[in-house]
Formats: sequence, C-alpha cells, structure tokens
Amino acid sequence: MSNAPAVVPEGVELTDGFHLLMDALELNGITNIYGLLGIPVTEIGRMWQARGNKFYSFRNEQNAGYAASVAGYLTKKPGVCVTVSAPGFLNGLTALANATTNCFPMILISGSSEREIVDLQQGDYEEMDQLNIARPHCKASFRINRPEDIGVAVVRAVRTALSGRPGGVYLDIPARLFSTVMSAEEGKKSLWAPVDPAPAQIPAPSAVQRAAELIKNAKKPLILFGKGAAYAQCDADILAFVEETGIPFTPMSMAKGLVSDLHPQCAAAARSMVLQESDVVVLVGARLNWLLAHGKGKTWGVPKKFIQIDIQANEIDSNVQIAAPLVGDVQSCINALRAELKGYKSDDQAAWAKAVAEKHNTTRAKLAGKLSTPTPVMNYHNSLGAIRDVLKNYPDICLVNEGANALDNARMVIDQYQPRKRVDTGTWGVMGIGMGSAAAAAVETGKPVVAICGDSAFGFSAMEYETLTRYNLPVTVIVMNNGGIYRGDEASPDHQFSCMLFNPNTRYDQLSIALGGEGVRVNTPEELAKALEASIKSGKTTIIDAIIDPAAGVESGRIGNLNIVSTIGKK
Ligand code: FYN
Ligand code: ADP
Ligand code: MG
Repeated sequence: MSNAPAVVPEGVELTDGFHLLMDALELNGITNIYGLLGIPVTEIGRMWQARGNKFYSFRNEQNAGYAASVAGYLTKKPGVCVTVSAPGFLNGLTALANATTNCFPMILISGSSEREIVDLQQGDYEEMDQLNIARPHCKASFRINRPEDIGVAVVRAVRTALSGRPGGVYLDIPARLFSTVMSAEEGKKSLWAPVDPAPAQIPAPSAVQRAAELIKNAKKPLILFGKGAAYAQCDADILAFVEETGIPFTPMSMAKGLVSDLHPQCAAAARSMVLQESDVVVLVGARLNWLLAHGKGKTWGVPKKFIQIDIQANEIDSNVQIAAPLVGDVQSCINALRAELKGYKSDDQAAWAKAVAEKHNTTRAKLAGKLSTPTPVMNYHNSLGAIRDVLKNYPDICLVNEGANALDNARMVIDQYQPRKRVDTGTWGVMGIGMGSAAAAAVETGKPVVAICGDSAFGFSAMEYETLTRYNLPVTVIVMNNGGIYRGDEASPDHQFSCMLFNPNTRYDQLSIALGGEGVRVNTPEELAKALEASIKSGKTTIIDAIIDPAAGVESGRIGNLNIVSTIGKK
C-alpha cells in the first residue's frame, strides 16, 4: 500500500494534516487542548486558537498532561495534550501513564520523526520510536501515516480512551504529515465522530441476583466507593442506593463527596472498624490494590465476602476472591442492584449502621478538638482546621491535594460535600500533580480551586504557577511550608545540607508575586483563614505560604510502613 500522498488535480480545494486533525478533534467535541509547543507542532497551537478554541500552554509537558488527564476525569471527554517529539513526548508520557493507572481518559498527541529515518536509526532531530515506547504505558498507541487516516485515528483514540475502563491513548504524528495535502472534499468524507463511544455495560441478571442475595444475608455490610464511581457521574443513583439500603459507606480519597462527608451513613472516620468488622463489602469502582491492603491481612479483620462492581472484567479476583462480581458500568450495576433489592431493609443491619455511626461521630468529635487547639507554630491539624472552616462555606470549590502529611491530613480533615471536588495524587501517589490539576479544574469547572500542597510536592511543578497566573485562573495555592520533605527539622550531617531539607528562607509568597500572582505569608490559623477567604473572594491567583512547624510531620505521612530501612549497623 503506498504511503505517497495522493496526487491532487489542479484547482481542487485542498486541506492538510493540520486542518484535518483540528476538524477531527472539533468533531469529537474537543475545544480545550493542554500542551507545550515547539518543533514540529508549533503551528497547531496558533491555528487552534485562530478557530476560537483554547490552547493552554504549560512550562513542562508533564503538567500539561496532568491537566489533560484531570480534564478527562472531570468531563468524561478525553483530555487532549499536545507535545513536541522525543523529550516533550517523554515528559507527557509520565502523565499518560498516570492517566491510564488512574483510569482517566486522555489522548497524548506528539509530533515525531519520519519513519524512514527512525526505522534506520539515522539520527533525526529528536529521533525516538515514540509509538513503541508509549505502547506499554497506555491503553493503545496509534501512528497516523496518511492524511486520510486522521479521522479514523482520532475516533479510535476517543473511543479507546472512553470505552470500558477509561485511560490514556497515544497518537503519534510524523512531522511531514501535518503539511501533507489532500482534496478538501475527500478529507471531509474521511471524518466522523463515534456513536456512543462509552456504551453502557449491563451486568448479567444472574450476577445481580447473586450480589443482592449476599447483601440481604449480610449482618454488617459496607459500601466502599472508589474514583470509578465518582467518574461515572451517576450521583443521584449512588445516593439512592445508599439511602434505600441504609448501608454505611466509606469513600476512597477521590470518591470523597460522592455522597457528602456529612451524610449520616458516612463511615469515613470509622474506617479501620468498618474494614475489619464488616462481613460483606460492596466495592463500587474501587480496586483492591495497595490503597486497600490488597484485600488481605489485618486491615480486613474478619473473613469478608466481596461484591465488586467494575467495568473491567479482569479486575475481578485481582487480589482476593470476589464472591459476587458485577461486571458493568457503575450506573447500570447500581440501578440493577437497586431494582433487585427493592424495598429491602434489615433490622440486624440497622444495629450495625448505628454502631458505625457512633464510632464515626465520636472520632470526628475527637479530631475537632485538635483542629482548634492553638500551638506556638501551626501544625497540620490547626492549619487544616482553619482551612476546613472556610471551605465549608464554599462546597463547590474543587480541592487539589498533594504531599505526604499535607495529603494525608487534608484527606482526613477537609470535608467534601459534592462529587468530583477532590483531585489528588491518585492511585500512584504522584507528587507534582498539583498545578496541572488545579489548572484543569479551574478551566473545566469554571469554579474557584484551592490547592493544598506540601512544600516538597509544590516544588515539583512550581513553575507552572506562572501558567495559572497567565490565564488568571482563580486558584489559591496553600503551600504547607514545613521546610522539608516530610519534616523540616532533620539534622544535617557534617559539611552538607540534609537531603531532606529545603532552604529555610524560601518565600513562596514572594515567588507568587514574581510570577504574576498575589502572595501572602501566614503564621497562625487566623491569618490563614483570613488570607484564604480574601483570596477566594478576590478570584485572583494566589499563593498562601503557610508556615508549619518543621517537627509536625511524620516520615511518609500515613504510609510510613512502606518505607524500607536498613538493619545493618543499627543498634
Ligand atoms: C478519616 N478519619 C477521620 C476522618 N476521616 N477521623 C476524624 N475525622 C474525619 N473526618 C480517620 C480514619 O477513620 C482513619 O482512622 C484515619 O483517619 C485515616 O483515615 P484515611 O486516611 O481514610 O485512612 P488510611 O488508613 O490512611 O488509608 C490508607 C490509605 C491512605 C493508604 C488508603 O493512607 C492513602 O490514601 N494514602 C495515600 C498515600 C499517598 O499516595 N501519598 C503520596 C506519596 S507520599 P482509623 O479508622 O482509626 O484507622 C510519599 O512519601
Ligand atoms: P480508588 O483508587 O478511588 O479506589 P481505583 O482507581 O482503584 O479507585 O478504581 C477505579 C476502578 O473503577 C477501576 O478498576 C476502573 O476499572 C473502574 N471504573 C472506572 N469507571 C467505571 C465505570 N464507569 N463503571 C464501572 N467501573 C468503572
Ligand atoms: Mg514539607
């Protein structure tokens, strides 16, 4: 089959790869692109903007990719990231792999070297076999060689990113294709949009009956929501399922707010109790991975029967036996279960739900005391307590959260009231997702965003703060400045600075001003609350540099158990 461009007769109206790609993306409902331009893709940004679409230009492709993936998670349309070849592609690939791991729909489009040079390794400008390097890290990796194939490639990328378990797709475009011409009429015929790219996947009635029986016979059932349930955007059905069954629920971090943290059936503050004592656990879009101790060991206490709702069939039994698999999309599975359980309520379970609620409320009350206890230097509790008291008046603000202590304490302290209003380090625990996630949340929701970042985590993408100010995004970044990774009080060995410390004179508030934003340093919960309220009201991009006691944190936050320490030479 020839790759040579078709010969177009004189006088025929022409189109080219640039225009066909933009036409195809628009036909698929894409209006925002996140990226970083340069050879060979620079023109696409200018042409995309000339059409009245938005191109959000970042300082590094990694955060452009994080932004695209979070846009996909929040909108259920694939987020699109455009990068240059080789190093730009590689920077974007981290975000594509993270999107695939988190089940966020995203398409990474990178320019690439010409096949005839790459395949003979003849040393092209930014030569790299990007197609094959991407393949293991995403759902699919496609290369487009002819202009007439751009339409089908974009449709395949959109359908692959959205259908089944959402994830990342790579589209490789060798540079010359962008300027390759073909008949405009033929080009138009080569474009279409997919019909129903993320079709409902209905569970088998036998599977629904099996799961319903388990729930009916349970004494201590628990519902556990994961970000797959949040992504499904079937919030009313989820709430109805919770309230019709009366079963306590606990959310994974990005499922917080799917049902309000203030709901009487919320068991988030009784987590250890419900994981250990429950006898039937309904997993809804949540994997039994490391975040759930792989469904094994002391975290899970008494023997469990798991019901698992998941769109990915081979997720079932990934770690432990699943007694009642429900393979399908969350909405179809939840509603099928609701129909099967119609009118079901159990007195036994009511006693369990009451005990859980007591534990949850007692633990919350205990924590409340710590949140308002003053200390000479702010700690995580009283700083986050001040933030919580402000944010409870702004339930539709999207919270972005990264760090170790800044992450784990904020996850516990900051309540979420609405679905998809918390974006964090996700399944991989990635540092540096903050600025890209905040950009996407502000752009895609049009609402103010608050990003609570550890000072280490913020440092991974700090230059992207200029991206936020450039687009005047209403983002308040609260840097939890404890002067180091985990803590800021580690003793430095002779003649060198500790590998865990930062410059104690770092001024994140002044960095904000240098990058075009507003900046304020705060030392007390009262100052923090005042600065946060003012920033939200101003709508201006702001950094609040919150001084936290260097001794306040613990190594790796709540996952210190994952640390490896040498026993050699230890007394
Ligand atoms: C929860 N809890 C609360 C509340 N919410 N107490 C009071 N009030 C409220 N609102 C309690 C909860 O019952 C737990 O206590 C405890 O607080 C912690 O709750 P959490 O965070 O839900 O549970 P836990 O055990 O930390 O969950 C394990 C985990 C989590 C692995 C899912 O730690 C996690 O998501 N970690 C992500 C780590 C990460 O990715 N870090 C980034 C890289 S850091 P008990 O019930 O008493 O247990 C690099 O170093
Ligand atoms: P969490 O970390 O919050 O527990 P995970 O990312 O581990 O969530 O799990 C999300 C799960 O949800 C994945 O296994 C994915 O296949 C599944 N999923 C994503 N979207 C849907 C959907 N619409 N319906 C059913 N399952 C879904
Ligand atoms: Mg720190």
